[in-house]
Amino acid sequence: MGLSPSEWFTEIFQNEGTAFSLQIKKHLHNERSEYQTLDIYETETFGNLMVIDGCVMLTQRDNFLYHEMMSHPALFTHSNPKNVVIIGGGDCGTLKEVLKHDCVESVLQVDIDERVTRLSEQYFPELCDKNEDPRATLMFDDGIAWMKNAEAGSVDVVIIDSTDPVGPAEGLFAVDFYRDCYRVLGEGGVLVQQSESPLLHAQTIIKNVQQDLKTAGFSDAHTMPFPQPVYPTGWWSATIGRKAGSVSDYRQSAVTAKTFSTLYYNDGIHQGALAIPEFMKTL
Ligand code: AG3
Repeated sequence: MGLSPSEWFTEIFQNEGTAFSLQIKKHLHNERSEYQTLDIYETETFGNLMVIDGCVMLTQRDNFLYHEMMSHPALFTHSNPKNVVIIGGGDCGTLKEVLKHDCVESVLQVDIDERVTRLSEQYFPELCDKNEDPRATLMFDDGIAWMKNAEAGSVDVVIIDSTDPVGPAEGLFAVDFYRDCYRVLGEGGVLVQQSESPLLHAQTIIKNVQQDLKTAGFSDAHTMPFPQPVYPTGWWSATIGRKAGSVSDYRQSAVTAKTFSTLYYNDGIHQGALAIPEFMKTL
C-alpha cells in the first residue's frame, strides 16, 4: 500500500486480481493506533481519504452513498425509531445521517478506536458537525462487549458500520453477536449491517449474514445493493434484519414527506434497493 512513485494511493484486492487507485496530492497523516494503522490523504479529485489498515474507509466525495444507505432505509423501516445504537462508525458519517431524523431521541456510537473519531473531526469536519447534538453520545469501547451487557429491549435500531470482517471487525459478523443484538432490540427492532460487495461476496459473506440473522431470530433479512465507487468493485451492500414483519414494509409516506435533505436516498432508491438481483435470489 502507500504511495507509488507516481503519487497514487492504491488498495489492491489481492484475491480478486483488481485494485482501486486515487491520485493524491498529499499524505496528511499516518499513525499506528492501539488497534490499527490509520492514514489520511488529500486526493486530487475525491477530497480527503481515510484508510484503515490499507483499506479505503471513506472519501469526502462519495461517502454520502454509504452513510445514507446505512441509516435511512433502516430508520424508515422501524415504525418509530427513538433509540439508535451505532457499532463502529467512528468517522461519525452514519451518526450525522441518523441525527437528521427528528423522531430519534438518542444515538449511542460505540467505536473501539477513539483515534478514528479524532482524525475525522480534523480531516472530515463536515461529518462531525453534529457531534455536539445533545441526543448523541460517543463511546469508545468494544461494541461486542457493549451489546452483550446492554439491557434487553432497550434499542430500536442497531447499525453496524464496520470494517471488513477481518481483525477487530470479525466478531461483528457472527451469529452470537446478532443474538445479542436481537435481545437488545425492542419489539419491531431493526438491524442493519454493512455487508461487503454483492459481486464478490454474495455466496459467502452476504449469504452468511442473511442466514446468521435468521438463526439469531430475525424474521426477515434483505440485502440492499448500492454504488460505492471507492470500495472493491465499486458496488457495495447493507443487509437489514427485522425482528418482526417484512423488510419490504417501510414508512413510505414518511420518506416521501421527509423534510431533511439527502444526496442519494429517496423513496425511489429505497424501492430499488428492495429489489433482489436475479443472481442473489438463490442465496
Ligand atoms: N466501512 C466499510 C468499510 C469496508 C471497505 N472495505 C475495503 N475498502 N476493503 C467504512 C466506514 C465508513 N463509516
